[in-house]
Amino acid sequence: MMVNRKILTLDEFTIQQLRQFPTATGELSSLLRDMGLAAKRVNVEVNKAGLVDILGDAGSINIQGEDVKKLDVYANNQFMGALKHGISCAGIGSEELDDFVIFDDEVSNNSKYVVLFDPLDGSGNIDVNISIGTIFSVYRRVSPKGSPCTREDFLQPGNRQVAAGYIIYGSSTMLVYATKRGVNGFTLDPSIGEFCLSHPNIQCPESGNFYSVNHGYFFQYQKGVQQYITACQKKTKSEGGPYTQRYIGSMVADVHRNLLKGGIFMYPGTDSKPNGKLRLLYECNPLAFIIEVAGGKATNGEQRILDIQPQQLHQRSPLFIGSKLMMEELENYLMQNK
Ligand code: AHM
Ligand code: MG
Repeated sequence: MMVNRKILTLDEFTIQQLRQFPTATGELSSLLRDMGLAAKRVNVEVNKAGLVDILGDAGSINIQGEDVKKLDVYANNQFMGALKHGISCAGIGSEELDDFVIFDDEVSNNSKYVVLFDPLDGSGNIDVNISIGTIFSVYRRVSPKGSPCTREDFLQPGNRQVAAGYIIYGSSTMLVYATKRGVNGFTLDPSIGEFCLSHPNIQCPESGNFYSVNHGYFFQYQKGVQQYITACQKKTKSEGGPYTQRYIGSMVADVHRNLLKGGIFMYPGTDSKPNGKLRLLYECNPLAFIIEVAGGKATNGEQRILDIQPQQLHQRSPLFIGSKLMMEELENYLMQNK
């Protein structure tokens, strides 16, 4: 049988990357394989989400007689489990859990990385069959190997990320990840159960005509944000306008579209929530890293997201992220209204 060399699986791709670094240990490839494995398991359950009601009681009670866990808890357990049983991760922080988890066994204490993740972002969309995602961030631990990882390993600024990625459970399921060397996207081929390289070397267009923001809070946004949104609506034809507003309520999906097509996503602070809704460590940092590697920008309105020194695991931050030129125009409006 002829082997189709045009298809490169996630594992093959990461190993190929490794060959360019003779000193690399393969731990990152192994970690990405763990993430991919958990993603495939979660994907199966996400695909069945609409069947939960008709499967009835038998489908909702497990053999121990417990209620079947919610999908976001299931996803959390899958990612945490895959990383715990792998060889590369010393501990995790998750949006689902109050505190970080130190794995503390002989293999994990010698592992190089810690991972922070949001196991199922946009989970409010599960019930209505709209795309949801997983977001993750990988840091090299700062604590010495040979002992359990520590709090400091998790509270590193985003500019220390070694890799970051997301999985989008959409019309196709995709895994997109970035290292400093580039952003690459892999689409799950369900017939063989492999993520296959489909979007090599993703570059975010310098500009675009999508803007994603919750208009419902318009009057709670600061002046500069309101003015920028209005400017998007007033763009003339020659400026590529009027821009198209697209807001799914799953940030992964909105940012993914803008990454590929060009656009801007905003979750600003509001009167009642000055720091917005999104979490710095699980949502803002990984997406900011990916977008920057792809040529875009991400800020909290005042400073680069990746330069924020986190104080707490679950801290929130306003987020403005997207195509470079659109971000610069937004920044002008924010400056003028300081
Ligand atoms: P979640 O982590 O609870 O799912 O919340 C994050 C999601 C983002 O994916 C999305 O962009 C945002 O919340 C939508 O929030 P809102 O309904 O306030 O616009
Ligand atoms: Mg989330």
